[in-house]
Amino acid sequence: MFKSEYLNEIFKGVSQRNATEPEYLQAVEEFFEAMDFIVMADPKIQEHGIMERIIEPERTVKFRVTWIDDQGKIQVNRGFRVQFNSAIGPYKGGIRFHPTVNESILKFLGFEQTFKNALTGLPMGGGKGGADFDPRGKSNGEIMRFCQNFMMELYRHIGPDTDVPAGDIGVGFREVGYMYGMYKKIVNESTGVLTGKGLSYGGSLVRKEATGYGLLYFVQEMMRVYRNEDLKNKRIIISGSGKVGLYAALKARELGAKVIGLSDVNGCVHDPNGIDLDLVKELTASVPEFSTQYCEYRPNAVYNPSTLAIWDIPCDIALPCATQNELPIEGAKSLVANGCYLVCEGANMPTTIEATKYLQHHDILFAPGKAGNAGGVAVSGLEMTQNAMHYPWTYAEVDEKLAHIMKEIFNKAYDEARKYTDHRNLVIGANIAGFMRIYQAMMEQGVV
Ligand code: NDP
Ligand code: 2IT
Repeated sequence: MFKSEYLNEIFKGVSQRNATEPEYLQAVEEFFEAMDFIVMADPKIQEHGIMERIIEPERTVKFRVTWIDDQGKIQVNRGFRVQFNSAIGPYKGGIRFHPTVNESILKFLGFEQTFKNALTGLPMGGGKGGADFDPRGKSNGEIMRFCQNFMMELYRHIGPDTDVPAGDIGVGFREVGYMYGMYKKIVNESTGVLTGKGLSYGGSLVRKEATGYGLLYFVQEMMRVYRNEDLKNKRIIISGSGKVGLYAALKARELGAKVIGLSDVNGCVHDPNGIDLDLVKELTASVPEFSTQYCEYRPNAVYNPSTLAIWDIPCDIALPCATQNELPIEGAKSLVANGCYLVCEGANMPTTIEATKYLQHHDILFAPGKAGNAGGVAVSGLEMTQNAMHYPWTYAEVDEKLAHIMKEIFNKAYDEARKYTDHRNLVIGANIAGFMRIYQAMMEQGVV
């Protein structure tokens, strides 16, 4: 499967040991495809067991979370923290609350996070955590009690210089606030132990917008370098209208593009006049989903109850911003057939391997999530810096740093892609660029 026998051997072993973890194996496979360009030319990688070490989490904690619902019934969920790699800094990465959360998903996310964080240039290792708790339909009190009980165990594994969690699917300002409050009560310290905090107690300006804005800064750079164009009047479709999707859409609009398709878990909306994002914000403020109601207010738009129908909307640029494996081969074929020429991942691993290959073979410009969506964790890193300095930066200062970091990530991925293969292959480029930094740190720190 890989040209390198060393990689084939390891992949066989990792597949046997983790046979029930498809998402994790998918992430390792994508990474190894990039490593195939470098391992044979550098025997030190094999001599020092770098691949064997880098694909194994340094530590995984798995714990019971017990809480009481509004009916007085005792509920039990499963909580996790995967501390993947600390070669370049404390473990860093989000917390996901979603019923599908399991060890495979958190291992793939922690693995991706490790290279993403390295790409930002900031001193952050990789980690991810979460629980199979479903926040949908829960009262505010239930969410608070769950977050508090989750932190009652997690607190002993984290710290501002050990492991710094943040948000992800199902975890935003509210959940981070409840977790932070409990951490502070137990440990009796006000530190930057979580990022994505509220602005009144140490959060950073631009953090809430950072992933979506960063994604558009990255897309802008792809358009400029590969097509010598800007985003004016470009037709964009975005899957997911959560923290990432919504702010990606708002930045796209600000840059002159037209967001004509947007989805949530209940389906997708096609509005050829451009989705009214202020209306979406208004609708999502009262209920989580906007898609089922949007057309009542904008009768020219079309609603489709299938989330996959988003990929059938003719567009110039597609930004998958919802969840893993949401863009399958059928979606990729539809995008190509309808003239789309750029796909940039806002979510983590939203495109299946088959779909990614199809897009690349049809000359679609494609960027992986570990590069395109790194803006969120980059501003988390800036939040850690501000917390450590006890001094906040202005909105303009953080936004400027974010734009600069995204441009640098593009340059690093582009340079490595050009060096090892085709200058358009940002999947290979981003994986190699992220890896090189961790590799060097692991070599210098000995076998640990
Ligand atoms: P949110 O929980 O804020 O939003 C997720 C959104 O996706 C919601 O709109 C949800 O709909 C929607 N959704 C879920 N499943 C589907 C589906 N199958 N089709 C269409 N829409 C769907 O999460 P985030 O925005 O924070 O995260 C989205 C992705 O981005 C994840 O992959 C995450 O790992 C990644 N990411 C997040 C970062 C961050 O800083 N938050 C940083 C980098 C990456 P509904 O509202 O109806 O449930
Ligand atoms: O996937 C991600 O990069 C995030 N969910 C953000 C992580 C962070 O620590 O800000």
